[in-house]
Amino acid sequence: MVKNDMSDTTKILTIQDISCYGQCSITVALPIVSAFGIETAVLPSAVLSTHTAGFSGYTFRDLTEDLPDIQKHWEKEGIYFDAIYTGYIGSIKQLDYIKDIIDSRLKPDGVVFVDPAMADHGEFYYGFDQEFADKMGELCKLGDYILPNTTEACYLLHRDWKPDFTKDEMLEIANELSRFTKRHVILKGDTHKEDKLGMIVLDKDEPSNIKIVYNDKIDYVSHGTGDVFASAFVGASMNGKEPACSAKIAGEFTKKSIEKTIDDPDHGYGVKFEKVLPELYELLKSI
Ligand code: PXL
Repeated sequence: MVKNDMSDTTKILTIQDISCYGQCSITVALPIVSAFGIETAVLPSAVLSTHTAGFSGYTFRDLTEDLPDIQKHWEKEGIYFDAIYTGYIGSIKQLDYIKDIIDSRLKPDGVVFVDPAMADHGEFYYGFDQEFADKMGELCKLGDYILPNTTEACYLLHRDWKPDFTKDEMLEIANELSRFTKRHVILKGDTHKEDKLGMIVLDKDEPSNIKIVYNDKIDYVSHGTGDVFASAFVGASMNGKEPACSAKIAGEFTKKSIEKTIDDPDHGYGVKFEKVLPELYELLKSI
C-alpha cells in the first residue's frame, strides 16, 4: 500500500509548464491541488504565453537549465516533498533532471504521480516525438501512479492508436502499461460505452482486481481536461482515497467543469474548473 494519508503538513511539488493563458498545467494544478488542502510547490518546466493547442505564435522559454540550480537550493534549505506530480515537460533533458529531483527531494515514503502529458486524439502535441515518448516511459517507471490517455499509452507501448478501442483492448493496454509503473495505472479514455466515459484502474500488486470507473460522457472536445483530471486525482489520492475512488472524483470534477464551459463558444481553449472548486469538498466526502 502506497502511504499517502494526508497529515497537516502534506506538501506536493508539481513539475509542469506555466502556460500564462489557457487553463492548463500549473495554472490548473496549483488551484486544484491546493483546494484539496495540500500545500503545492511548483517547478515550472517552461513558460509559454499560451499552450500550444489552438494558438499560434506563442512564446516558449525553456527552463531546463534552471532545474539543477533550483534543486541545489532546495537541498541547501532541506526542502522535501510528500509527493511529486509531473505533467507537461519542456525537453528530453528535463526528464533526467526530474529523476534526480525525485531521488533527492522526495521523502522516503513519498509518492510519485506521472501524467505523461505529450499527446491526445492520436497525435503528439507540437514538439514531441517517439524519442521523447520513450524517455517519458523511463520517467513513468518511477511513478507510483501513471495517468495516460489512450494516445499516450499507445506511444509508450509502440502500438497503433484508434479512437474506439473495445473494452477487451482497453484492459489489454492497461495490463501492458504495468511495465511502465511502480504500482498503479489509470488509463483514461475508455469510450466503448455510448453514454459513459471509462477509466481503467489497475494495481500491479493485484492484477486480477482491475476496475473500470465510469462517468457520464459529454460530447464535447476541450483542451486541458487531462490536467484538470490529473490534478483532482492527485488531490483525492493525497487525501487517502483509493485509486478507483480518486478516479471517480476526478472524473466527476472534470465532467462538471466541462458542463460549466459547454455553452460558451469562445472558451474552447480550456474548461471553467474554477466554477466547480466550491463543490470539491462535497465531492470528496460523497464518493
Ligand atoms: O494540457 C497539456 C498541455 C500542457 N502544456 C502545454 C500544452 C499542452 C497541450 O497541448 O501545449 C504548453
